[in-house]
Amino acid sequence: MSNFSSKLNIIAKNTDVYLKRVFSRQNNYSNLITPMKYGILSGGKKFRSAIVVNTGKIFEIDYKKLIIISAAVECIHSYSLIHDDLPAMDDDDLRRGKPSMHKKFNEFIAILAGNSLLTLAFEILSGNDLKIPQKLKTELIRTLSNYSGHSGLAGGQYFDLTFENKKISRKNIINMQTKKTGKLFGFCCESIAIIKEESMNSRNLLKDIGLKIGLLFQIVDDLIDFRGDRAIVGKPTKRDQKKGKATLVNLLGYRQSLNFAQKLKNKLDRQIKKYGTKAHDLLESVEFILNREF
Ligand code: GRG
Repeated sequence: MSNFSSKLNIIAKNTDVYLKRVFSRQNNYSNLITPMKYGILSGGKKFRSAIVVNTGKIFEIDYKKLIIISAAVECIHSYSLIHDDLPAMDDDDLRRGKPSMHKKFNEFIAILAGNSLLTLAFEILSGNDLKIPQKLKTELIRTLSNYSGHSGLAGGQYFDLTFENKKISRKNIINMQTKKTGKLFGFCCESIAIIKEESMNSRNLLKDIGLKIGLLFQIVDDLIDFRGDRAIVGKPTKRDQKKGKATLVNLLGYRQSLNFAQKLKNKLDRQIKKYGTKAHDLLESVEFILNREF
């Protein structure tokens, strides 16, 4: 296993340990806890957590705080995947090599468990475990709510679904993917500037790095869908073409999209290197995106 993969696994484990603690304190009589745990604890790379942790390293933020913020981000991410797999959206039966939530349980459970993970994110950020001033918590929550809703994840998903089987320009595809996938990564980096009370300029630079990381992640996801191995990816591949998804791969072809991704990565490298040696792990995270197989 590569050095980065083992570091990623440690971050994933630490995020899961914290999430298990959060679940152990929830109302045990709730029938939604089991599906919620299935949605967030049964696999997944926890790559967004790695972006929080590795951006936090640049600013020497306490690890425990980073894991709590990561846990909140992973709740939003898992909710989005659960809803994305529903028949009304992408209608996928497999996720992370296992039955997707509505196949394992049923549709209403998938909707409710997804909703509950969404709200759990804000419970985590507003709770007493996160030891930062109240005004910074409020800013974290305000930013994450904004990026999760109509101008972020949900808005991007709206475009993703309405763009199916239409000829969509490269600019509009990039805008859709920046919202759908980029905004949550934007938060991963920007959250560090928020808790460090950085200037607006520094905050925007970090947000921009996150948005680019998210866009790169999504383009590579589309490349994997085109070329990937079903057994490694953990879900059927070549689905985007069948569904008529608006992706760069479907618009420009594999080679040109790979070139685009490589150029985006080079831009990111230059931006991240400005933070010096403490940015080593964030640079490695970006390297991982382009080399990943799942
Ligand atoms: C807002 C109702 C509502 C739904 C949200 C935004 C959204 C719908 C769904 C996004 C789902 C999706 C396919 C996003 C693309 C991002 C992406 C590449 C997801 C896969 O992320 P990984 O590879 O997943 O990090 P793991 O399994 O490792 O957690």
